[in-house]
Amino acid sequence: MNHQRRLVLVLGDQLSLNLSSLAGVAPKDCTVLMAEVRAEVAYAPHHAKKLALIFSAMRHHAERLRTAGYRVDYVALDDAANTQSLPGELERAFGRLGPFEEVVVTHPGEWRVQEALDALRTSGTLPLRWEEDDCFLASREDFARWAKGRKQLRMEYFYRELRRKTGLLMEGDQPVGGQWNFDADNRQGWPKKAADRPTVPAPYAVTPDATTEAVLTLIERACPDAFGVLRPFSYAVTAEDAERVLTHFIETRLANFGTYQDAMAEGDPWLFHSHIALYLNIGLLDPLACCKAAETAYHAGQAPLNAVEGFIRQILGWREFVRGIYWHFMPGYEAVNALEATRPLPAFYWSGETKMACLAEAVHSTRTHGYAHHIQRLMVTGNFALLAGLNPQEVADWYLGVYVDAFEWVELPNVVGMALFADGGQLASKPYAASGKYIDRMSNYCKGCTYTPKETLGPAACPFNALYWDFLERHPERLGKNPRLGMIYRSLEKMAPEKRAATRAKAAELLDTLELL
Ligand code: FAD
Ligand code: DLZ
Ligand code: SF4
Repeated sequence: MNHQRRLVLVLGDQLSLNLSSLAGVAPKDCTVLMAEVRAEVAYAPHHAKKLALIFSAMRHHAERLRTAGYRVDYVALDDAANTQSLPGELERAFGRLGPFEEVVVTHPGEWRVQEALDALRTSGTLPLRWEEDDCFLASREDFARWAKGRKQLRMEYFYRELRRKTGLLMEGDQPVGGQWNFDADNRQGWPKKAADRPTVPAPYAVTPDATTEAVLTLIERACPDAFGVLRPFSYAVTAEDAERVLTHFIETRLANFGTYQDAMAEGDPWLFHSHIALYLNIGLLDPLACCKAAETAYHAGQAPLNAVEGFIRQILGWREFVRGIYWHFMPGYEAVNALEATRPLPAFYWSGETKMACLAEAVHSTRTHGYAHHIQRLMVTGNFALLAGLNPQEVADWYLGVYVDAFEWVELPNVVGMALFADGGQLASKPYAASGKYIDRMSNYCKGCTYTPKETLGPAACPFNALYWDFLERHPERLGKNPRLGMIYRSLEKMAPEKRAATRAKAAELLDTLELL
């Protein structure tokens, strides 16, 4: 058999030895192409750490593939002949490394990349064949089958299907503990008094090796304007180190994961979160293995059920569900704007220069680490964008660039569906809108803020408060009949007319001066 029977393009988020495009052929019969290209750097305003993570993990994975017996052709960003696009590099490799009988690619995570590569197939330029991405627990077809005929697509029901399918936290056909969901136990805020706070372990840090150092230097030279802080860089870039991050989480954080899942703490974005999304999303960790590790910790008495179920639900439930939603509604989902929000993204999303302590904190962590935890993304930056009516496409572009774990299949449903309700309720049953009171309850941010969550009017009033009521006022047709918002609309109706008018006037003033907040 010809050494070069199959050409496989391995993308920067497909860094697994179990990739479907590598299956069914001996390594010696397979040439793997990996390419660092400008087009992938430039499609979003990428954080410098995200670029470093992807390139260093790609370079380490290329070595791992070579060790496993594959011939790997690796095109670096600064290679002179690099065409700087994935289709360009695939076509060039086919001509220069062949002959090949076939080109095989595992389905990319993003519609954009799939379209660009599929054009090579439909035009007859390359004998390209797609393989299903089986690094997920449910295939796109599984989701389509589940979604067919349903009036509403809700995560909870999809999650239960996957619990049954995988047997995770199941006793026969019943959920362990007699309940599917322990979310009600997972809503504790960050204690206001330091003495009441649990000790948070330091996040697992990896010292960069020579390969990572070379990538950091490349990013500094080739992408000097990339958003965010590049050094120090301490993320894992190999499957072995990602595994260590997971183990560290299970041993030191999982037990408190549930209780403090929604809490926000000044100066600490890591809290009891796992910090593994970036590794799951590029193939360094396997989702089922992560869930099983947590389940084992539960059975060994190392973590309570609310923590373990909560963690498993994020991966088995939310992660799989949002991926299903993405492919179900693409193309088109990238352009939704059900609430007709048009305001541009304020500059403080990039600079962090705002008097709103919660926002400054979330952006600071985002700039420094390319990370903010879920509630910061949803209830601070996302909630503000929702209440202020920021344009969903601008907001989505920001999220896609600034987080090290961001890929469109997971970012877009979370932004336009969960945070902004721009899909009109295809993903969530109601908008996650909240006033400053919620942020105050869950965090210790407000104490150090210029504004106070206790006021709605006046110069010191928390901007979230008037914007919250005004958001409801602006969308009576879309939201007024939503049964989950009935109580809050009734409170609005009961508000004294003068207060209601003053709140609207305050919101108008805030919206006119967003950049100054
Ligand atoms: P943990 O809190 O420890 O959760 C464990 C794991 O569960 C995560 O690693 C992740 O794989 C999964 N998970 C949790 N929540 C979600 C969710 N809502 N959707 C999908 N998976 C989830 N996640 C991304 O992976 N990439 C994104 O680009 C992304 N963008 C987001 C944008 C917004 C507006 C919001 C509200 C959420 C977004 N999320 C995204 C989901 C979630 O915030 C991150 O997965 C999480 O913060 C990553 O940190 P962690 O690994 O410490 O997660
Ligand atoms: C995110 C990213 C970046 C920044 N660069 C590359 C790259 O140079 N080469 C590559 O193969 N992949 C890269 N990626 C990941 C791709 O954008 C990812 O494969 C698509 O988002 C599809 O999910
Ligand atoms: Fe954020 Fe308002 Fe609290 Fe300030 S007072 S930290 S703006 S919620």
